[in-house]
Amino acid sequence: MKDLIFDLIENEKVRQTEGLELIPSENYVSSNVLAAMGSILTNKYSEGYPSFEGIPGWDEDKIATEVLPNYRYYGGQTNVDRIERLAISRACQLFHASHANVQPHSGAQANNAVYFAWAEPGDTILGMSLPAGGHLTHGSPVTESAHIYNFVGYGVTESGDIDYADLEAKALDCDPKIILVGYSAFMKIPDFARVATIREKVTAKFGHEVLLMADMAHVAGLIAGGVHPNPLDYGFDVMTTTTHKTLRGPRGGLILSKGNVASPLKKPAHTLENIPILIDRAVFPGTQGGPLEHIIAAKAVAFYEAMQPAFKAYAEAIIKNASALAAALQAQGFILQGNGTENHLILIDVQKSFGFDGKLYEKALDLVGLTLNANSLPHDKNAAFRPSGVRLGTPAITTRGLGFAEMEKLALWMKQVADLCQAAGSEEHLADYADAFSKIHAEVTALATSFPVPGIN
Ligand code: DSN
Repeated sequence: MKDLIFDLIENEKVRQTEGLELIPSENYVSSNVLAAMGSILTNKYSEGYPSFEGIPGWDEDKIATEVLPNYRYYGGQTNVDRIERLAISRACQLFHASHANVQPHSGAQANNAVYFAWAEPGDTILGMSLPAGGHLTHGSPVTESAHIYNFVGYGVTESGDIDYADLEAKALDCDPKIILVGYSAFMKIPDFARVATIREKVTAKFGHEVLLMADMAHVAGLIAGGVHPNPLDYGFDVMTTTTHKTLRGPRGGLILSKGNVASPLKKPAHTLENIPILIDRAVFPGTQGGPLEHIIAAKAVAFYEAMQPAFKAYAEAIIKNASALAAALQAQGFILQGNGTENHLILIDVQKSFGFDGKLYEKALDLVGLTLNANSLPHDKNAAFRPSGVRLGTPAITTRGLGFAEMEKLALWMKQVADLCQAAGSEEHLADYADAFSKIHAEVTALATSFPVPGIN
């Protein structure tokens, strides 16, 4: 009997090929990343860690052939140790870190492990509030971590930048153990050095070490490509990220840190200098069991790809496309949060632009093969499930090779769809305009299929 799952995978290939992916946190991986993910490494248990001796810095041939004692709880580790050591070494080189934990299954797991490594239950963590553009795992009341720690949120200014005065005032008031810079809907470049200065003031006032943490899930690929500052170069102790957004790797998490690297078997003193070891212990056995070595291998492949000169050109093109798309949308009458973008991400105030909400617009764009997501805006009066905005970005379409000319076309189609939404007025009436949607869909498909998706023949 044929398993229907494979039919559905084929259907999804068609959707990905014939549509254009504008969700800013999605991307298309290479054939090599796919091959590593789908490999027999999934058969192997490897709880614990490989040796960290000589990484970063050893040449790859040496890492791929050395046999070293490890910190594992299973036998048969020769190959996975080498694979994980290569992944760690590449991640450290790419992000200027002293250590990398490549085992987190996701960005949320990575963040939770860092909190667990440094904070005690009830301690305060200061991060960007969710309505301002922060992420669920930065203290949304619906998350587990919000039940463990006391999250305090800072906001953004009218122009969409971090409200550094608010951040500093709250930091000096709430005695945070962790100051966190990170977001999933923010279009500016953070001033990491300024936040590092605020950390110094907090340490001086309260007399204890404060962890500086950056969640760079959205922009890790831009950092790797050298077109976005790296928080680890500006005094941050820890950077978490997912590996599947701008970084274009497999779905997963990663924790980079600065400090001492040593055996995770012995509990070290609770100091910032020891944060890499504390994090290793917090990932395994603290918050996870067996690592996914097939995913770790795919992360290593993605890091290798991100170290190549072509990736720098890719990162530059993501930002150029985002600027061009933002300008083309504004020319079509779209009102953008923050008046544009400095990174890969654009947030449209659909309600203010056209008088209907982001959910209606998301559904209508789905009808023409343009995929993005409804998203809350700062101070949004609408409910989270029917927010006022939509969020889109250029990482995936840039992977396919779309450029300036296509950004103009995208903005035009998006305006045409907005006009149809205005005419329809509600989701129930979108079907009244089926012919008009079909016409745009055919144009989108014609363009999309002329830009192949990597990994799909
Ligand atoms: N869900 C991701 C995003 O879309 O931004 C963040 O985890």
